[in-house]
Amino acid sequence: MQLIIGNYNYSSWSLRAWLMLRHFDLAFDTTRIALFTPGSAEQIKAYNPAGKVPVLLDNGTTVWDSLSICEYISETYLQDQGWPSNPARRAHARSSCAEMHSGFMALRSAMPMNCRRHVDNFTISVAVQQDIDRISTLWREALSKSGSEQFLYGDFSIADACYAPVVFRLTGYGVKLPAELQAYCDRMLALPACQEWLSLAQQESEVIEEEDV
Ligand SMILES: N[C@@H](CCC(=O)N[C@@H](CS)C(=O)NCC(=O)O)C(=O)O
Repeated sequence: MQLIIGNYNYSSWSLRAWLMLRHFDLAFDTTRIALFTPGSAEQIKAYNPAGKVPVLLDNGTTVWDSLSICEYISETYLQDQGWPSNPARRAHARSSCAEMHSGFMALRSAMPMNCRRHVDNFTISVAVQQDIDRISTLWREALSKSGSEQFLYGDFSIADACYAPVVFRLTGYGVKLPAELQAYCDRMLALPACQEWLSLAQQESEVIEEEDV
């Protein structure tokens, strides 16, 4: 498999797909395209006419959009273990991912992912706080049925990959969370794949206007 991604530091959608592949230890090559540099838009379009990363190439199949890529990986390589097996939990997990995919605009625009940035005293607007509150509710609902050392739906799932950029944001912007949610963020951050991504982000030097990412 070949995964086309943007900058490790900024590309939150790329992180989701990459994390699925890396966490589950699947073999793939990474092609990194530094976003918003001369020629980068054309380079991306050569892989994906929609002009966005991530893109997964596998045996002549092109899969674009992070959620589709996570689902493809789960179906093709993980015997569907990317989603919880219980139908009710699975429905909740899918709904949580869909809500992340299409929502939380205030949080996404005010707190763009920047793995190298650590902000103290970040001012949280009312709209951003509403997004954080909604995410906290979702996470609590999911975690309430998982073991205390587990991920959102028990074992690491597509939902954890989808919310990984939120974990990085909440941590980087110094958002104070209730203990059980902070513990979940800490478990995510401790994953070798998350540590590897953060280290790769540290090694980059490009600076881009984050609201574009
Ligand atoms: N819904 C898409 C969003 C993809 C997306 O917006 N990717 C950004 C990078 S994180 C991108 O390719 N930006 C480049 C551009 O807009 O030119 C997904 O889940 O993959």
